Amino acid sequence: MAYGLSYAGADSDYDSADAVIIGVPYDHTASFKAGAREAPFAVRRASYNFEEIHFEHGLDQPRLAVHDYGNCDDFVFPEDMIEEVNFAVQPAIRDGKFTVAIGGEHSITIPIIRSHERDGIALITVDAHLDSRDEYMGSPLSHACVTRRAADHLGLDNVYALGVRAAGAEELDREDAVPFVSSYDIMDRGAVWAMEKALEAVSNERIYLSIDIDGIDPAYAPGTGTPEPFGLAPIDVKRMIGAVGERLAGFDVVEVCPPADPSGITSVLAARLINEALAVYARHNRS
Ligand SMILES: [Mn+2]
Repeated sequence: MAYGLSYAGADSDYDSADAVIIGVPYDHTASFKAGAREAPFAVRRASYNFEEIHFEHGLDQPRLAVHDYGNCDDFVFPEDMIEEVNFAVQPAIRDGKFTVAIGGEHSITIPIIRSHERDGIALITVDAHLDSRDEYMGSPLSHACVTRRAADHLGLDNVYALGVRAAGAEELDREDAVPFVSSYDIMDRGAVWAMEKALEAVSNERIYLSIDIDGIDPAYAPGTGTPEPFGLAPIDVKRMIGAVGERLAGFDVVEVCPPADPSGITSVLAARLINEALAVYARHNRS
């Protein structure tokens, strides 16, 4: 892709890339405010805001060769979106590259998780919502079902949610409830404490970290489809990414909704979190 259209600094060809960025402009199961389909464009645009290095990682920090795949095609039915994301992401996973997906709504994480081997990864989400319903508004592939679909594939012992403050009684009052730490406990005990609890709880070593931007408080991230008060601070999520450290194996940022983000600040935060994940992955995988 050309300068200004691709993610800033993502100038590597596919074969020599350590990391691949994939946009998934999909929001057709959105239950409140739609518009996340515009996020891949807005987050790429926001990526030009930043310096090439983030000095807190060291002036001699290793850098990744990053390839920008572009966007998946947009489809209405989630089944079609899933096929398209599989097509985009499976080669990169097979080739051992670090994948970074820009949603779209949270349902885009489902095919990425399914593209990994059953014993390959654990999913840790940062999300206001537990998103563990069997189905929602008639679809088992809704953005409200992400952790349940991940548990189907990886096992309940390989799914964990952080920052939760919204869940239905039918999600909590069941034996196979998805384990989580609430945003309230994180505010009391710290982001690193929470991430370490999740890292200890899951069985698989490698971690796919999925950031639903609504995990962060709407004061910092207003541009999202289902904003939920009493959320995390951006620095909490930065510390969580650092705490995953060498176990980080895949990453996405979902549910940024540019039409609800008049100053663009939510897209800026999403791009900065992507940069953070790239920096942490580089520290452990490149010298
Ligand atoms: Mn959410």
